[in-house]
Amino acid sequence: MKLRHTSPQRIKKLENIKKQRGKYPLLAERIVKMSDIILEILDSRFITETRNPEIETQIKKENKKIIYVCNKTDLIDIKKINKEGIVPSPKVFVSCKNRKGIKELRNKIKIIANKIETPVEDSFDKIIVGVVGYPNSGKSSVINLLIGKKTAGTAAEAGFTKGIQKIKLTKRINLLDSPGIIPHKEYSGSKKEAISKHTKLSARSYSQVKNPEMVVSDLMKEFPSVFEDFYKIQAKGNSEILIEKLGRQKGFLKKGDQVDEDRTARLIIKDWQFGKIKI
Ligand SMILES: Nc1nc2c(ncn2[C@@H]2O[C@H](COP(=O)(O)OP(=O)(O)OP(=O)(O)O)[C@@H](O)[C@H]2O)c(=O)[nH]1
Ligand SMILES: [Mg+2]
Repeated sequence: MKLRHTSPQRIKKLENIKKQRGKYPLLAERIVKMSDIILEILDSRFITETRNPEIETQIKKENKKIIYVCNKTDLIDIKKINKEGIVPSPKVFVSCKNRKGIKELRNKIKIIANKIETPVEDSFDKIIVGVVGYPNSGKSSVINLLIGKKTAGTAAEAGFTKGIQKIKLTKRINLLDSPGIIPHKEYSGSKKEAISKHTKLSARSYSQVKNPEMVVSDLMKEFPSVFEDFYKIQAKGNSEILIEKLGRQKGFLKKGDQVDEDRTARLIIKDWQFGKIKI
């Protein structure tokens, strides 16, 4: 972590945050406090589900500026994105994969930053832009494209960014990369439902999910025909049939010529989470 040009109080703050690994909702609160502008990175396929009402309420309460960044537009049929509704302004639609929308986002940040007279860290006159969002939504990827080089680490599996990283965007603007944050209330809801949702949103890795077959079944219910079309397998919308046929095709077999359902379901989730399957 680069801490040059940083006040002693700030160093302490960052160290405290590092100790809080695992308590990400608390960490989110701190990031909002430290920032002048917050980029909330959303998944364009699941804009409402990836919004974090808790963080948004805090941002409003503390009178901070927010920009909604709807990422991964390459994974959804452009006609299916409701660019007007769902998410309020200011918002930008981007695709890190196709490098789309980044210039517009950079400009929006600069325009809003220029209107801020007294930044939180006023002794250095630096504007802090905190980047928050669900695990795997593309926070680090957005930062890398904004600054034009790979400084923030990215990975296909969720939970990659563990601490806070401060990265210079311009002379006057610093970005803060942060670990993915799942709203508090989603820890307390039905466990099964939450696991399925988090896996769908790629916040829980295909390699870690306990019941991958259930997740595939939920995914196929929500996106009828998408998976059958992708694998070119007819399964009448039934996940068990898809898993059976795909497993056999891939040669994922256990003793007694049985299809290894767990392994096959994980492959499907992996393809989904790695952005191979478009909706
Ligand atoms: N298809 C597609 N994939 C993207 C896009 N942006 C990011 N990704 C991929 O999504 C995965 C997660 O990206 P990261 O930038 O590491 O996401 P993050 O939000 O920082 O993740 P954590 O630090 O784990 O919370 C990586 O495999 C990226 O390549 C995009 O616009 N389109
Ligand atoms: Mg990250």
